[in-house]
Amino acid sequence: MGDTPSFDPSSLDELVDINSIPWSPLFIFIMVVAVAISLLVAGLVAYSVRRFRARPGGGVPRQDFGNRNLEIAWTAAPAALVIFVFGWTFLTMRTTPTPGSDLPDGRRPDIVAVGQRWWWSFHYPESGVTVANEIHIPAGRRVLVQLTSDEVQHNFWIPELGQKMDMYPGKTNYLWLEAKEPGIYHGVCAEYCGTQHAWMRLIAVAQPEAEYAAWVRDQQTAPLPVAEPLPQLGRAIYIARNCGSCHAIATVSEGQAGPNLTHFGSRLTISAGVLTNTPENLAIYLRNPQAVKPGIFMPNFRLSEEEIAALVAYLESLR
Ligand code: HEC
Ligand SMILES: [Cu+2]
Repeated sequence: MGDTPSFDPSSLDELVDINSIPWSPLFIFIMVVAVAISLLVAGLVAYSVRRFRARPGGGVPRQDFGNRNLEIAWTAAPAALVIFVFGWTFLTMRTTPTPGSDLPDGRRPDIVAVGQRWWWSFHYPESGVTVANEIHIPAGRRVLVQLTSDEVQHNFWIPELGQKMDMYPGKTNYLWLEAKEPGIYHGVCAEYCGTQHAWMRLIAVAQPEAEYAAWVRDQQTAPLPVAEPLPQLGRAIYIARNCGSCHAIATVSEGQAGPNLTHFGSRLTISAGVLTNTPENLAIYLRNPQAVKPGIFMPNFRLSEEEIAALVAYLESLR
């Protein structure tokens, strides 16, 4: 198959970047017409108010019972305009490429994001890294994100880094993210997806290239087993309580129903932004997750204080 064209990285520049699409002529047309009509109407109102205002002794104005030609005109003209705009919109929608609809062969997404109720899972196909609720990206470089959803519709939105994009079960959308500067950027789910929709937040940490590469290497390595007894005990409780049926921790468990916890200790927040990630807050969360974020798919295990302390020590050691 020697004639298969090889992947040309410069073709990436031709990918659609919504942020750089010039204003469409359709948008400009609709805006100009709408502004013109508003000005005309407002102008005529102002003129009539002045010209035909009641004056002392003016009596009853002349009564006008309609004008067929005028009525036909003001029905037909707007109808024609609306039909014209409809046709033009239809054509524009058919011919405007969606981001990602024309990915060149060989271009893979940098991040595969899946909306969950009510958290996010992220996979980096290139490096094999899987994380939850918090992504790291290189600053100053565009990152291609593939978006899908597990069960219901979500919407991925980090306002400072790119546009909003729906996440549908069974359908794939794409989105470019770009952080010009290193920093921490906050995102939300922007499509109502059930009880805890409002607590479906995410964080993007944009880092300089070298720092980002170091983060990727960290994520690729399973955290070192800790020698101290308390985290050790926590690990045993994690296994005994079968937390791993829903959670993945590299070399320990492979559950998929909940967030990957392999490097949980290095995350900034707990449960998609509902609490800052501190040992105190994690204890509050584990004491009764349903009290912190009601309705989530993590049950209350009625853990004893000893179990909680050990689990907190273990989970926070996963850096
Ligand atoms: C039935 C599945 C299930 C089991 C079993 C389960 N969890 Fe969870 N867990 C979840 C889900 C789902 C979430 C995400 C909740 C949300 O934010 O919507 C979660 C969230 C978490 C988080 C926050 C993760 C993050 O990324 O912020 C921690 C920590 C956690 N669970 C620890 C545990 C521990 C410890 C156990 C065992 C005692 C356990 N889980 C058992 C489903 C489960
Ligand atoms: Cu959502």
